[in-house]
Amino acid sequence: MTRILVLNGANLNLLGTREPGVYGTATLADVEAEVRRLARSLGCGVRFQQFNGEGELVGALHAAMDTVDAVVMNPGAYSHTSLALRDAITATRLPVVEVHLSNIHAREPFRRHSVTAEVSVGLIGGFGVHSYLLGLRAALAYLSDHPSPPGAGRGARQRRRTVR
Ligand code: CA2
Repeated sequence: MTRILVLNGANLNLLGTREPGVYGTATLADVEAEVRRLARSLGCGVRFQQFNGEGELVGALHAAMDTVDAVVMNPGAYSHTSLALRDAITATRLPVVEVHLSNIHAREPFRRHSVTAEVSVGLIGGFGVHSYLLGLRAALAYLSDHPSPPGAGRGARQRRRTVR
């Protein structure tokens, strides 16, 4: 079974409790429920995590390296600043689909650049909870277009893509 990690960064635990005009009224638990419902219907497994600390997010990517096939990640504000998270994506060679609830390109100038999206396989933003659902579908489409070599373990997909 294909396994996807849905990883959430700083302040996303506050979703639905503040700034509904920007981020909507759904809580992170609501997002998780919708992601799990879609994953069940698509027949894939999901691990859903949220951390406020940059180091904890780096650790979650390290732990995911040999246990999941791809990551759907909303790094929160770390998208705009975290070279540590960017390096972790590169180092783990995990296919990461970056998702944002809001359209970061239509917001303040400091949100319009994502250092993590630059090393991700793609970016989806501006669709609220649907960004996560589209992100899950995008991760599965990416995996289907980049199959693992026969007999290879999880994580081998990206190694094959980048090691010559
Ligand atoms: O649009 C997104 O998904 C963001 O990743 C959300 C981040 C923001 O820093 C990014 O620029 C874009 C914010 C996470 C949630 O922060 C909250 C702040 C107040 C109330 C509720 C959530």
